[in-house]
Amino acid sequence: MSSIIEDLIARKIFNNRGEETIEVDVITTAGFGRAAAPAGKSRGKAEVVNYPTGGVEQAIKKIDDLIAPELAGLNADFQEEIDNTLHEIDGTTDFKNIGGNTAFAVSLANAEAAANSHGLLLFQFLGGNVANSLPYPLGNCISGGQHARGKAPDIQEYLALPHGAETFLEAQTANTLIHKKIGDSLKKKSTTFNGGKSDEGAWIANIDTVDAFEVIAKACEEVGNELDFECGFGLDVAASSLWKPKEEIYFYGNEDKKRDTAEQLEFMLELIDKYHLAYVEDPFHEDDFESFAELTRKAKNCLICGDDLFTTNTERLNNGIKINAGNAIIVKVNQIGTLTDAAETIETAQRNGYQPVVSHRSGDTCDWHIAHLAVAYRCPVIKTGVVEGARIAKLNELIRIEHFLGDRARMADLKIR
Ligand code: 2PG
Ligand code: MG
Repeated sequence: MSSIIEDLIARKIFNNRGEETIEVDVITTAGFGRAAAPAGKSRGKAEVVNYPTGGVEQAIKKIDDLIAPELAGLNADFQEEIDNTLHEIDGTTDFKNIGGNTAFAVSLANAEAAANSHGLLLFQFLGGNVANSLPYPLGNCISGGQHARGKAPDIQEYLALPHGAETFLEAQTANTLIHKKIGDSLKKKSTTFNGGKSDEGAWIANIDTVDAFEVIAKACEEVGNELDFECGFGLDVAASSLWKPKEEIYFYGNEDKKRDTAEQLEFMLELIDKYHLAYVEDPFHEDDFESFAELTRKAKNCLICGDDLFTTNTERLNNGIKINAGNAIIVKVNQIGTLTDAAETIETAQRNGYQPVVSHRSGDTCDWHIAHLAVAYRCPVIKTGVVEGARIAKLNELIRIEHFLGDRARMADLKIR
């Protein structure tokens, strides 16, 4: 059955923050696909431009006037051709003309339409019959930094990683229990805590950066004991948002503490050692490849992950690879625009021993495609919250995939080193 593109339909919908976003339907002679773009709040400088001037409305117009006529008649099976055509129509290196989110929605909807045309699930179409491993869920439990309002820790995310689980369902069960326990202890710890949560469904509380470690460490330990497997945790420091370039310091506002680069390195090493952190994302600002490399050399048994550092960009990843900056990379397709670009980044990462972590954005919809990407491309970790509708859409899809695979399903090969 051939999947020749007949039409594209674009519309404005809303994400979990109530912000406008773009959704695209791709209709082929034999199938249908739909995808909606997410939105970041702590965006990397090197990300592609998310919308053309004029926002979502202008993006829809670009699809109607330029992209749909150009893609009509092409075969959706050939993703690279579709994505190259998007680059050609745009004509810039950073999707300034059509917008990276426009490219994202078309690209993902196309992949799904192709999969449906062949009667396959997306992960099967992209990953073939060897795609049978499930990622570990890296779940945001406490929000701070730019993801919180008012008094909250300066570190953006405290993330549970139940890396001893034997199934995805077990892992997600652990994360929900950890999340709940954290809510209970925040209630005891802070008199001002009223159950508030961030966009990603993580708790927001008026506790300091270090107290938050104690709370999550205790919850992970207790749940690990209850379920009888290892539940680790980690951080997204999102250090670019703490960095003050003029003074060359990291400013921890709620602690009222400044750390220069050497002190930041020391602080990260102390935290990794004291709390046995399994994962640290963006411990330094987005241009400091050298400090990433130094931390990667010195830290033991911890994934050092670049998000704003790499922005899912192969060129930036290659710069990191040259000096061993980090050993893991966040993959957010809308940081780079198309599925083909993101797949190239994942492949480069895997060839060079970097572990890809497929990720949501803080502003997201119930679009579940990243669940399939994680399985298709054998990514050992998926970062997508613990609770909240847009996160649960992805997590439940992984539970469905695991159920569908039955005895063939296994957990991914996650190497924390
Ligand atoms: C991050 C993300 C997702 P945002 O920094 O990793 O948690 O945040 O989508 O706001 O860039
Ligand atoms: Mg991040």
